Amino acid sequence: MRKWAWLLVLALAACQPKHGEPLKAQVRFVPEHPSVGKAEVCIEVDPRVEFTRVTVVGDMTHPGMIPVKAEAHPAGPGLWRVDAFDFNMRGDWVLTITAYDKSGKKYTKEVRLTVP
Ligand SMILES: [Cu+2]
Repeated sequence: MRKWAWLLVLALAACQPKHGEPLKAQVRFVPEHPSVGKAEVCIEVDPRVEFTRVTVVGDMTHPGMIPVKAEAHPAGPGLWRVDAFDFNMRGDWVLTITAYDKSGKKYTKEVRLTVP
């Protein structure tokens, strides 16, 4: 019993830094269904919230991969863009979109996709 409780504590601790408030955003790709290589990531957020920074981190669901990290740049009201996100391997990806507002508060959204 004690062992399980300890594992739970570890799991919660490991999750903590990645997640903030849920981010309401529409995430699109150009091309719409990326294949291996570079793709544009468009992140549409609520234009009434003033975000100061948006990042995208791509993890694959299998172990041993180095996460792909990218900074999005503002591209219009409520729109942020990564011009060339590197989907460097086929398989299942989890993108974590993190947005920070003026007070430094963090919002996150996860997007899953399969790169064929
Ligand atoms: Cu991989």
